[in-house]
Amino acid sequence: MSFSIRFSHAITRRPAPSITQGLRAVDTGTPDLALMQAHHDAYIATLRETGATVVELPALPAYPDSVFVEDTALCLPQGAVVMRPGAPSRLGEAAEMAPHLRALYREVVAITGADNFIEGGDILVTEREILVGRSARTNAAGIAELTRLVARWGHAVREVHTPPGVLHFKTDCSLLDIDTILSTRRLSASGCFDGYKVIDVPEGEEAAANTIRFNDLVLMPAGFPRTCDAIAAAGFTVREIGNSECAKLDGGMSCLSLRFTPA
Ligand code: CIR
Repeated sequence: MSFSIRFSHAITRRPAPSITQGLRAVDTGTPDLALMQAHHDAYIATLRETGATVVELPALPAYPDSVFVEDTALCLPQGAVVMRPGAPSRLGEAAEMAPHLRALYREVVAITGADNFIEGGDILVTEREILVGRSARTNAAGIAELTRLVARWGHAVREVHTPPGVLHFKTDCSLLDIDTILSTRRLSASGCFDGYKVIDVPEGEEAAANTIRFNDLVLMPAGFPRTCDAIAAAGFTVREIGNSECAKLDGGMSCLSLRFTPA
């Protein structure tokens, strides 16, 4: 089955000129839209190379962070769940995504509780469970509502913790195959991946922990040679994608797409 690493579809959204206003924890410079678009094109071409259909949505200038579509939904084989982003400026992005999911899925449900917040970047789907990291964007009430919603499809949720000061749980980890997780040491040291094979990102390359396994490829941000070598040495086919501009907004490989095989 391998629904956690094999996908027929992805959804992406073009970055808008307003990306310069995107949220960031630390200001390390203004992102260059043209360069970001070039990186985005390479990302989409790589997804397509695996045979997947990529739906490219138009830019949404009203939402500076809307290129980071992952945060708007959780896509499972049985249906999709529309999120409630914890960043107030991003809340409306989820409603913008919903109709595109309804066009592809039979069942689309949503997190609706007024006090419930959850962003897709905090959710790691593995073959055996759904790990959700509490963070500044995802609260216990949001995780509880998600747990109820996905139970109908037979999925179990396990609540874990995002390391302090880290934006999302998946900023620090990614699934490489159904048993193997790439993680920063600060996250794996919590024991949350006990029972999985863990490849720790070499010290100093923590920003390379957010990759995606998409069909036969692992897409990772360019510029992290020791992590690239470690992933390749474990037998994976790696593609490096420029991420300098998204990194200025704390975004990486997983944030840029929703990946799924619709029911
Ligand atoms: C934000 O702070 O919401 C965006 N600047 C970055 C979102 C990255 N998304 C992700 O990790 N899934």
